[in-house]
Amino acid sequence: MYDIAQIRADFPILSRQVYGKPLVYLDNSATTQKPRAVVEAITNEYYSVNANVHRGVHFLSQQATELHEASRETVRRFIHARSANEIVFTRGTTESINLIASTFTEACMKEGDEVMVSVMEHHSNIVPWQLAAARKGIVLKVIPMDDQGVLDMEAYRKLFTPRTMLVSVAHVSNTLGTVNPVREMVAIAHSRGVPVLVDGAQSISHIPIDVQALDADFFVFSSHKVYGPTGVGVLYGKEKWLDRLPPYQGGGEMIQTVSFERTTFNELPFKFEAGTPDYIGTHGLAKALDYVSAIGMDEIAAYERELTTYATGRLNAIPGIRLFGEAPGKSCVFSFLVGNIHHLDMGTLLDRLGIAVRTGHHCAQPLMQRLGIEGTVRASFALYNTKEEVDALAAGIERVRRMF
Ligand code: C6P
Repeated sequence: MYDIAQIRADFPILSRQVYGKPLVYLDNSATTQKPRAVVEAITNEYYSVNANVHRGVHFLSQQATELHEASRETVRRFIHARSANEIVFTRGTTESINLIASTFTEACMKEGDEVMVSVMEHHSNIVPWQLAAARKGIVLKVIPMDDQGVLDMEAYRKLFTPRTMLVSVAHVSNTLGTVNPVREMVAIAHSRGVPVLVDGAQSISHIPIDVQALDADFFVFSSHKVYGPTGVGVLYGKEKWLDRLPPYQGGGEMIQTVSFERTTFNELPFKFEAGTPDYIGTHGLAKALDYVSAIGMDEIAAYERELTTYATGRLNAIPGIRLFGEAPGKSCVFSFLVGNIHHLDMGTLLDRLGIAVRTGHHCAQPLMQRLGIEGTVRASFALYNTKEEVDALAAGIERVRRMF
């Protein structure tokens, strides 16, 4: 039984008003709201446990370390990794991708080698590779898509060359909602001996994740997209890969011994965790994962599928609407334009009705170029949104349309 009233009550912000209207929060792909359990866990840790981790012999430090490492175990369980050594805490998806872009290109690539990304990537999965490309002379290959927003798998197969060293692809597009066939993409890449990084920023809160079933070599996500605090993220990497890669940053915790002549590095995952980690944030993330696990990721996915079907029908009925991203089985993200109303005008006027959406290029400018547009309005749903909120969005769009 999916208790939507209880779920909404768990998120205090959802009952606030903006401009005297009930908040309809539909910007969940940008960041999700936080349940009381997460905020309270963070407060409680600051009030009663706070101490630096992995450094002190004193009681508080030990307790904080236990919470931090228990959080790593919670993440491991949530994404079904084999070992907690494969869970590296970072600041977010962006840092996780930068870590791999920097260390993988350093250890495993030379001039002329190729990295493959898709046309629907977020800038976070494009620019780190471009920076590496500039440093090392690496070539970026781009997987195209069709007009529905489905990746062209034939073209994908043909893009492999003996110089392909890595595929880095979004699990779910933040703009189109396309759920890419990452398991199949991994199998194809592996048949050519090529590892795959899956950007899970937009799948982690919507789809049950099993990194071993996906057979992904790397899987990355941000805590704040899955009801956890900002400033924390995860890099999952198969141990065989993380072992091969050099450290990303130098500092405390990532070392075993340091002298001015020679430094040796810590074991996994600490080799990649220089400096004091956001141990309060990792505890908050674990509480968020406990929260969604208690509801059930399968139940959340089923509820959101229903919401997606309903929203697709309601939005398609609006005269003059153009929806971008119509892949079968898409996630609950709707990018659209109505007539020739500018996306910024639509977003601003919806905001006045209490409806929070995102407008613009959604950090996916190459995708906008592929679609031949400057930007869209994007409504993105989460586990606490309702059909009534879909109705409010549809009514809001209608109202703006009539104004124009
Ligand atoms: N997309 C959006 O509104 P960070 O900022 O590191 O937490 O996540 C970056 C990122 C990487 N990949 C994908 C697919 C993403 O969607 C995002 C973040 C937000 O769509 C903010 S730009």
